[in-house]
Amino acid sequence: MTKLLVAIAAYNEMENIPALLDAVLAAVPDAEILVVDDDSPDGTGRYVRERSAQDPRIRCMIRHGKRGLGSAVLDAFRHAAAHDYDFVINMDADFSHPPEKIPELLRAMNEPVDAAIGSRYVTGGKILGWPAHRKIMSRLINLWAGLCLGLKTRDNSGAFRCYRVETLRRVLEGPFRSQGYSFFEEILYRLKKNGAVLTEIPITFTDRTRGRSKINKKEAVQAVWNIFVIGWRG
Ligand SMILES: Nc1nc2c(ncn2[C@@H]2O[C@H](COP(=O)(O)OP(=O)(O)OP(=O)(O)O)[C@@H](O)[C@H]2O)c(=O)[nH]1
Ligand SMILES: [Mg+2]
Repeated sequence: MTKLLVAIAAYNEMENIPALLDAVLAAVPDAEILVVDDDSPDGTGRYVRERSAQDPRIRCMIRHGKRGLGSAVLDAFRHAAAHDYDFVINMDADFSHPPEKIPELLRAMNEPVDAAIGSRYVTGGKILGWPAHRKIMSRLINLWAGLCLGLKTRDNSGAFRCYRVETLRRVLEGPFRSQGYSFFEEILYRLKKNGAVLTEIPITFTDRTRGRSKINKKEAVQAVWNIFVIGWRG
């Protein structure tokens, strides 16, 4: 049987995580879920730990201090690589990524591909609820990633993706530059350099309706700079 890990980085997501765990398990009842929490002051980690005691499909990694989205996802990927998972799907904890699309992402892996990207920027993809300035920023960051890293994929900054763990193992070695949001471009760049085959599946991305955004200006500028440096160093 195929072993799937759904990896969710979460920081102060108590308003979303209970329903999200239910929705993911409803979509893929045989999957395991790993939540990587950075000791959220709102008790997200404590809640997931309690759920994990009742449901062996749920796991929780609680780290000390807010250490960044990229580093949380990297820890989840290393967990998937160290254990015998076939696929790992990554998604945000705020319902921006539709859990009901997980089976479709997984089905895309029946083809000879190494990763399937849940994409806002292929035909059929959509963004709901973002103001114009966020849409423009997201488009610009994707253009920037194309320019600096030579990525041909359309959505390089979204987290909602399925990876073949066997392929992922080959690109996880060595330090990553990105602790934060540019991790998603950095991992795609590593995959591309490794000759990985990537595909994109249209998704509807919906802006969060509960909880607060964690991205700020400093994180955004850091991501833009990181993408440049990653491409420059090659
Ligand atoms: N563990 C961990 N998770 C984080 C950290 N920063 C963000 N996250 C999680 O990463 C995901 C994406 O963060 P968001 O704040 O939603 O960022 P965004 O989607 O770019 O911004 P929004 O438009 O506000 O949703 C969410 O599940 C967050 O809870 C962090 O430092 N550590
Ligand atoms: Mg979000």
